[in-house]
Amino acid sequence: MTNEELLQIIEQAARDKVTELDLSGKGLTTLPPEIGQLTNLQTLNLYSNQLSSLPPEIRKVSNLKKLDLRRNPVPIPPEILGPKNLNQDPGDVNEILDFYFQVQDPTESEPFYEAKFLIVGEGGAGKTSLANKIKNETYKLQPEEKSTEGIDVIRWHFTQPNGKDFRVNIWDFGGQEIYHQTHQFFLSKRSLYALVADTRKENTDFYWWLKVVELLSDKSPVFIIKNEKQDRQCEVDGGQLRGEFENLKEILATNLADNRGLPEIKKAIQLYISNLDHVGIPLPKLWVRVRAALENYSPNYITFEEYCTLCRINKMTVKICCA
Ligand SMILES: Nc1nc2c(ncn2[C@@H]2O[C@H](COP(=O)(O)OP(=O)(O)OP(=O)(O)O)[C@@H](O)[C@H]2O)c(=O)[nH]1
Ligand SMILES: [Mg+2]
Repeated sequence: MTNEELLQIIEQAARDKVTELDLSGKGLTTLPPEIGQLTNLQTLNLYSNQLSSLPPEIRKVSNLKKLDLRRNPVPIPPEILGPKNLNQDPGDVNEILDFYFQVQDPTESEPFYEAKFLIVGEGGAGKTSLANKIKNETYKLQPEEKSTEGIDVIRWHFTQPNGKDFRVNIWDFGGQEIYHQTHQFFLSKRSLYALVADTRKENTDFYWWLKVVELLSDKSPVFIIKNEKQDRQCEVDGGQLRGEFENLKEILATNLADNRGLPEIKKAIQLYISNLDHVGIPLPKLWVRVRAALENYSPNYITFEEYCTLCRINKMTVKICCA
């Protein structure tokens, strides 16, 4: 649809005082300021277009209750835009617009250089050793390393080619824990994964692990890391696995006892993690502030009311309780 045609539709809709306008799948690249004339509009469907920005005038559509911007290259996280399934309602209109306009002001936002790196695999495969070695190459392997209970989170920072710091949150899962259904909730989307396999034991069911990651991570990239303890090598059928799992990006080998292969692993992590979709998008500073406050919160649990208080102190409103 050309801009001319779009303007005509908007003007007609303004005259007719329409309450619902469907402009989905029209190849739109911009939305004209005239959209602000549609003061009666309650539903605006814009999904499946090429919109990467919104005019400030959209704020004038004061009766808007439903705004569907899914499947557009707008800098708004999918968690806010709404569920992928278009049969379900999009996200809250105020949250969508607040987010968008807050991050338009560079003084109110900052680019987010952070992601999760999740390490999974059988018990004793070397996940904790790998996590520690990534953070600190001189880490000495502990022959009596305790089996991880639950999940440990380790922070690792590196400097990106643009000079900016990148924070990796390494999630080290206890090998046995992943079988507990609840832990699978912690396998998140838009993250990087590593499946660590002990080549001596040959007890890794690659297919099962890759399937779990594929199902729960929404096609996040995954590496296989062969931990060749005492240089015991083993062949993984990379061709077949890659054919089956599109998100399997690298098969790397290491011997953590002498750090063989470790620099390559770190380089691959840096490359893939800094190219994840959400990396570098601006986030409201308010969010960053609340997150920092949460991290400094000493108990490891929090009630909803306490969370709301924390948000209020930081001037962030939470729907439902703090409005
Ligand atoms: N010789 C040798 N030992 C290793 C290597 N990698 C890990 N280990 C040892 O193997 C044991 C198990 O390693 P962990 O890193 O604790 O394994 P994990 O996967 O975290 O195990 P869970 O937490 O039980 O799931 C520890 O005693 C490590 O020191 C290696 O490359 N060479
Ligand atoms: Mg462990």
